[in-house]
Amino acid sequence: MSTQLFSLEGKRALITGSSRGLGLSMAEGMARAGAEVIVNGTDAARVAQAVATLRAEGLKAREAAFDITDEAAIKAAFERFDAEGLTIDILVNNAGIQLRKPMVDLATDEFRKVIETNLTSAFVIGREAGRRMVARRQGKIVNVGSLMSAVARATIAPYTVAKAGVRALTQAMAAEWAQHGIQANAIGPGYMVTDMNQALIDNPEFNAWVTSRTPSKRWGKPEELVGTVIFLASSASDYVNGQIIYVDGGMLAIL
Ligand code: GCO
Repeated sequence: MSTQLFSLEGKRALITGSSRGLGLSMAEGMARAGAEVIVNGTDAARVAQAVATLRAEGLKAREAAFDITDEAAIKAAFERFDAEGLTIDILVNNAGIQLRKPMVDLATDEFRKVIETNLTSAFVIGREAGRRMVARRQGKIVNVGSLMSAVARATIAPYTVAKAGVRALTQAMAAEWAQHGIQANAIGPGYMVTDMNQALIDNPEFNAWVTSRTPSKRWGKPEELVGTVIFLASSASDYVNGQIIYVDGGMLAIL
């Protein structure tokens, strides 16, 4: 049956930054598709709350609270997964931060922090998961990019550089790991209704720009990423590699 193509039954997915926002929406959607989801965030209480909510809905979920910018914490988390026999079949590198400031005012450490959080962490976690996926000769990696994986907007340079890097990292993963039965792809959310974007939504001028500039004439809903992430996490995408799929209401398709 074609619907089996999109099933995540029997699969375990680690979604970074999934105690809220887009990450939690993707985790819930993947769990509804059958996956056991591992919820990650730096706030253990928020991770526990997210897992409790998913479990209350009858979904398979477990906690993994660790800081995705702390390499030792990442390695320890994967060693725990190994010790508990928890195979990571699917990795969604979602965690990230935003910093809106003109470059002329930006401190180097501010730039560095965004790169570390949004890009370097995806490499480090990707490497830890990739080592294990290569050994098993199977795995799915979905890196969360952005419209800024393709274009730039003024005042978010570090985020733009990081998200362009996420797209390139995805291609690098495909270049090295596709031969080992791993599919590494990316999803590029458009302007979605999230906590990170609330300041933009509340800004009448920015809100008007997004709704006029987007062919769909509206902001995206977090749950509107679920279909694409299930596609990229399931056997439906076994011959798709190194690609980025923009879920942006058509914004990147037009001038
Ligand atoms: C911004 C926004 C964007 C969106 C998203 C678009 O300041 O322009 O935060 O970066 O969050 O990344 O794809």
